Amino acid sequence: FALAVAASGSSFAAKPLVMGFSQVGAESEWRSANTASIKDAAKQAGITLKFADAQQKQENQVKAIRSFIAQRVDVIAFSPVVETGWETVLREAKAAKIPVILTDRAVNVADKSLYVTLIGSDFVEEGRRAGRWLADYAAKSNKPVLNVVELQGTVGSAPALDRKAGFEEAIKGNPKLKMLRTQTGEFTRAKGKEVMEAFLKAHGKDINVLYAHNDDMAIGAIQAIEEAGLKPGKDIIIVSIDGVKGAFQAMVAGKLNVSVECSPLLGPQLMKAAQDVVAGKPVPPRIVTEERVFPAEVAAKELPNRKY
Ligand code: GYE
Repeated sequence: FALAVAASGSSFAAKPLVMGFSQVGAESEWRSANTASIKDAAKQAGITLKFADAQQKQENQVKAIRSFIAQRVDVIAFSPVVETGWETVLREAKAAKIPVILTDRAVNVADKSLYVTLIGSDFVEEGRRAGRWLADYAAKSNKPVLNVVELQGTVGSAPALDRKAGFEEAIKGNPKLKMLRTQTGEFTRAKGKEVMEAFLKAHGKDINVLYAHNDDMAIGAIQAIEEAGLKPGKDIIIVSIDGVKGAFQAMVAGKLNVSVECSPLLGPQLMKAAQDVVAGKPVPPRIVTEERVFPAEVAAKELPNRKY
């Protein structure tokens, strides 16, 4: 009898926490680093991770979340591909008493009790930082007006909506900056290149500036600019967001002018929040990542320190 008690007692104490995580996809360097951070941090924390890749489709995320509910995981975490359309599935998780943690991207729901916390960046601020850098650049330029084209991220996603809004806020009423064209490049290199080609076909040398919502689209666009016989970083000034290694390499090569940092290393904070929630400890409703701005002048010095 004593033995049986000891055995069940110890197996209870050792039962690892189980997390279901639904990832957006593998669309960018940022996303790959984010996935690696989450997998590593789960291992470090002794958390059993059930990982599902949604391939940029909301319906796949909804399916994954329903399957996590059916498996009765201890906690569900996900990075929502778009902001809207989450009420039903989040209510199902709440009814099953499974706490939900959002990472990276926000959802647009009226009932804030449908999730515990959102861990990630302030995308509006990132957009403002990009806009402020450009406003400073424009102030020093001897050209009277700079024509800007914009490559937006995934339509309806929090980072695309917020980075657009923050940028617009920072350049609003600036007589030296004129928005020529804006279109989605879906956060990928291939689409960034394709849309930049179309911009160049329509406006050619009239384009002075590219604002890309992420580095991957900027890197795709750099190729398009070079293929059009122009010099990226010189003929067309390029401002982007994320701060991935590829962006630092492009800056060192003189092809990208600035990258606003957005850290994908959210794994450790996510695991900590999950452990706290399951242990019944209070967790703040918003956990904001700390970030910087890297102009090309500091790229060579910073590149060796970059972790993603
Ligand atoms: O900037 C982009 C990725 O949601 C912050 O998604 C993330 C964005 C990131 O595809 O590269």
